[in-house]
Amino acid sequence: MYDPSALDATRIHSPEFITESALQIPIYAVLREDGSPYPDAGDPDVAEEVVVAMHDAAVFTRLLDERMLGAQRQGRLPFYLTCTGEEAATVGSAAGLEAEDMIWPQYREQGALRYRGFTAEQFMHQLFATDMDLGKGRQMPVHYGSRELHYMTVSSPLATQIPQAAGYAYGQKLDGAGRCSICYFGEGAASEGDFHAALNMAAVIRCPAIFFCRNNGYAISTPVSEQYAGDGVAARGVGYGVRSIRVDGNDFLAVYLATREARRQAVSEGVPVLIEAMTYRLGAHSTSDDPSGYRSRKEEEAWQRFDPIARIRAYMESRGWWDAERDEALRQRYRDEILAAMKAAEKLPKPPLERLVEDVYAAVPWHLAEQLEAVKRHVDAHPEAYPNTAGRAG
Ligand SMILES: Cc1ncc(C[n+]2csc(CCOP(=O)(O)OP(=O)(O)O)c2C)c(N)n1
Ligand SMILES: [Mg+2]
Repeated sequence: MYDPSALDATRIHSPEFITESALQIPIYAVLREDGSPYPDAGDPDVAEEVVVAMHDAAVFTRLLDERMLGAQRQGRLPFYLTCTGEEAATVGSAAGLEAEDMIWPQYREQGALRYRGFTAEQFMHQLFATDMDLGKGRQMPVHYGSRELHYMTVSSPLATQIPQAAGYAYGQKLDGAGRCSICYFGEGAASEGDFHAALNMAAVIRCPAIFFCRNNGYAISTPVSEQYAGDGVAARGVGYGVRSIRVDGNDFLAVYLATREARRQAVSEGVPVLIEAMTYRLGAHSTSDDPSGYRSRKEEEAWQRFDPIARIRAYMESRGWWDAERDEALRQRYRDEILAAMKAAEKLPKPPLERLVEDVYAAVPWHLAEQLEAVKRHVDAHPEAYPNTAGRAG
């Protein structure tokens, strides 16, 4: 740490400003677009099992997203949010952690959850709010959480997870069990005050937290050119005294190796690290959004070339770890599994309506009891709109 208030701080004698472009952080990349390693990257130090497992989770996630987008369009699901194009960023980073490190998601990290082992059935219980949903069916789709998999429940208000992750990571350090936290957020969320408070706090009190920014070019319809004027998000880490790196977010190996190294430093030195993964949101923000109103087909097509899954597949094939036959078999298995899990979840009972008002107060207060009765009368009046819902007005 350099203390600018120190009496012996360096002095200059003409008014020279550091320019806003002084810091231009390069991008760490291992694989080229065609899946071959950059010569300077050497022989990538990533085991075959890890590469195959990352690809597996990414393929599942891509297929899940495609099917659920379709389900929303068919009116079977009220809302969905894909992570298409960003699988390397979330799966690759999850693979660089230990299974008991805590994950603090934003909402587009289903790939990390899948890497940890969340099943097709568990995804469907949450999406279709069945009686078996770990979140008791109270949340809108994609708000996953799993205590068993150390995956904190998604919360809609942007950036709340960032200071929470810093505080939790501090607790992990005090525990002394050698664990850390990874906190995901978009470049849009990095404009919230919470981001700045979290980074400063984490740097000052030295929290083993990996702040992982998915810079996917957009915050809904706002492109990065209208979000910030500096050198992206990684440069902000430097300002707070947090060691920072920018990686090619569509390169599984670069993301994995950067996160593995960030984890090593975070845990062994007890410090925060910032990773900015440069990627592109190939899909819409959510099923409530239509990107044709604010970006061109041409731009989207240009990014298709950088598809992370195609890139890692080409790498796997070049090493003899994968082939077209295995690829098709995997895809068919996951398509079948996802479809079967969806059909089963659609038929399962919804949680009892009483669950809506439980778990906050020791006894249900009168105003919530009144509201519950009103909900029951409403459900009674429109049973066709609430299939599988038990709990009629009593
Ligand atoms: C505090 C708050 N403000 C606004 C919103 C509405 N909102 C939801 S997602 C989003 C964009 C976030 O963009 P980014 O962080 O880049 O993540 P991305 O969607 O690109 O993955 C906004 C503005 C919100 N959920 N919470
Ligand atoms: Mg974004």
